[in-house]
Amino acid sequence: MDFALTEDQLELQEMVREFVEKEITPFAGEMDRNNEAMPGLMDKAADMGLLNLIVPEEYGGPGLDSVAVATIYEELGKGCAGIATSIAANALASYPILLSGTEEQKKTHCDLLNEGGLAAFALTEPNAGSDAGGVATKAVKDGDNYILNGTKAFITNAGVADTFLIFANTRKTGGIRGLTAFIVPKGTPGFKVGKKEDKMGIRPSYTCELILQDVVVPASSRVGREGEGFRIAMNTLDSARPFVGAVSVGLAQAALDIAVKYSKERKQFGQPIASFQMIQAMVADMAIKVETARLLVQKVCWMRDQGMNFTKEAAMAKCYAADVAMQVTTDAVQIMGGYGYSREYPVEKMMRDAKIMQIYEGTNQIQRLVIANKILY
Ligand code: COS
Repeated sequence: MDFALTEDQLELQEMVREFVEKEITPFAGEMDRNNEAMPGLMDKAADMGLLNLIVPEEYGGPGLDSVAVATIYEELGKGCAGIATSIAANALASYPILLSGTEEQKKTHCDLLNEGGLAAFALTEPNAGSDAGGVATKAVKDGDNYILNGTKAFITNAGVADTFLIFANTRKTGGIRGLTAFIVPKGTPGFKVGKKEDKMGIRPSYTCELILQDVVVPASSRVGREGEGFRIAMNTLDSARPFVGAVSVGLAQAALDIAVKYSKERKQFGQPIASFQMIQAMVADMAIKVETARLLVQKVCWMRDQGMNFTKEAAMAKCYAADVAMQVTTDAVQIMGGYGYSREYPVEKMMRDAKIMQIYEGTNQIQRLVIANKILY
């Protein structure tokens, strides 16, 4: 068993760490207040090759393994979980095509990502969140085309994406057997971006509603067969959930580092608060959680890279690391007291950012359901 990252993975980690420290961390507070990314930041991320991380070499990408990608997302999570989310959404929206698309679809999509394009994954609807099979958006076959009608909610990158993976139902009666995936480029007539959400955290990431009114797409834009959409969505979420875990680990590590530094500087009762055993116990528990979450994320990524079945472990890594991010950022605020609660320090933002890790890409309740189902049945 080898827990060490390879030379290549270490080099990538170092490169992304430098990028994050220069381009993301110093602006995280400003982006949070402005509710958007710094102008040009996503272009810089594209130049760094961060938008096509999962594109295989045969389609002109870096062909990174999942362990390397998770290592990069952890670094991004340290700087700003909102920016990490926008970048990771590209992977989420690409897996349906990489896993089930035609050669033509893969080539076109990967070319777009290689050129710095952004993608969005649109499954969730106002009335279909955890119940992914309850999608009400309809796709009706009309000759060589499909006509799509419906509304999507909470879609990451919606305001900025060039292409969208839309899940719609091709059966009149609905249900998971009718769920079907389609590629819809931005600007398609009848396809509109709705209101931008005013969120508690991950504020620089665009989260919007999508409205589809008689959107006509050719049958060639269907990904997989009619009715295959639920399996495609589940396979995609299996692959993407470990990366939510990786961002959560980065977020937790960053909050721990800030709290540790503060505890050595802050003096009460004539000595640094780090010398008090109650603070020491908190720091130790926080460090144990971050390290175990990282190990679980790395293990599931390794399992995926080995071609093993990893559905249960993906849910475990996402669920555990998200809970760790919530606990560790909350404890960081606690250690820093009133200063932690103030916008003067970044940990209150980290605590707000951590909350979404327990909610998106399947709530932690859904992850526990997936884990229990795998264990019991
Ligand atoms: N990989 C491949 N196939 C899967 C799968 C997986 N991980 N999980 C389920 N399936 C298949 C099952 O094998 C089953 O197929 P058959 O009917 O052919 O046997 C089918 O999908 C239905 O599975 P299941 O009965 O488990 O579905 P449920 O509706 O009971 O529950 C949950 C599925 C709740 C786990 C699913 O709806 C889910 O993950 N919801 C959360 C959605 C989510 O993450 N939303 C966030 C939006 S994206 S940011």
